[in-house]
Order: sequence, then C-alpha cells, then structure tokens
Amino acid sequence: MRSLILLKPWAVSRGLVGEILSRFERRGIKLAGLKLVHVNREKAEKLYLVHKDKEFYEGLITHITSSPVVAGVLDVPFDDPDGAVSLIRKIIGATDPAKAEVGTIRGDYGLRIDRNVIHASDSPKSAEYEIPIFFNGDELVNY
Ligand code: 3AN
Repeated sequence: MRSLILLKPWAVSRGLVGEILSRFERRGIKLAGLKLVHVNREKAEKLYLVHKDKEFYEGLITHITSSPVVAGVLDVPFDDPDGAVSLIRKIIGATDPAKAEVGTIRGDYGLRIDRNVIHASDSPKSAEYEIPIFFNGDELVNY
C-alpha cells in the first residue's frame, strides 16, 4: 500500500530529513519515490482542499509554499490498506505535537500544530488523491 508523506518546511530547514526518513526505514517501510520540491500555490490548494473552510487554511498554504519540502511515497507491504495507513499515522503521531506521544515523529521533532514537521495521508482514499499531486507514475518504483 502506498501513501504520501511531506517533510514540511521546518523539517527541511532544521536539517531533520535524514532522521525523519530513518524512522520509516528502520521500521521496514520502503520508499517508492522521493524528491525535494518547492510547492506552488496550486498544488498546496489541491492538497489542502478539505481544509478550505478552516480558519487556519491560509496559514497552512503560506507555510507549505514558503520553502522546500521533501515529498515521498511510502510503500507498506500490508494487504490491508487501512492497517498500513494506521501504522504510518502511529509513527508520525497526533496532529498537535504537544499531544503527540514521545517516540513519534511529531512528538520528538514538532513543537507547534501549524509547524508539525510532517504530513502523511490519513486514509487509502486520500493517498490515492494526494500521490499524483506530487508524483507521476514513472517516478515511482517497485523493488
Ligand atoms: P493531520 O496532518 O494530522 O492529518 P489535519 O489533516 O487535521 O491533520 O490538518 C492538516 C494540517 O493542518 C496539520 N498537519 C497542521 O499543520 C494544520 N492544522 C491542523 N489543525 C490546526 C490548527 N488547529 N491550527 C493550525 N494548524 C492546524
């Protein structure tokens, strides 16, 4: 099962890319795609479409487009797609770093809810929607 992750601007500017990616690698989760991108407004609006009416929406768009992010596609070798997404969400931790368990990515590296260092698809359906925003089919590999 494939899912999108974005290491957000603060993860890149604070030099945490390697450490964060290693959390997935050491768990046995493979990368199917990886790139450094400066997200444009169009892609940001597509990614955060479900949050369009939220009061934090403009801040979300401004932040994700402010400086480069690392976009990745994780490949979890589970037959059960919901189980794969749950595992990824467990590794990243709760949305608010102040509430995320220590030992999770957000719990160890995040500080503010609006700068929570990583995005990950929250369902198999959102993974299907989000991956093509950042990757063409020929940029993803099976191995
Ligand atoms: P998650 O990223 O855990 O799936 P969502 O989808 O509810 O959480 O929120 C998307 C992003 O919006 C979060 N990663 C976070 O950066 C930001 N966000 C969520 N809630 C708030 C909030 N109350 N204030 C500011 N930013 C928020």
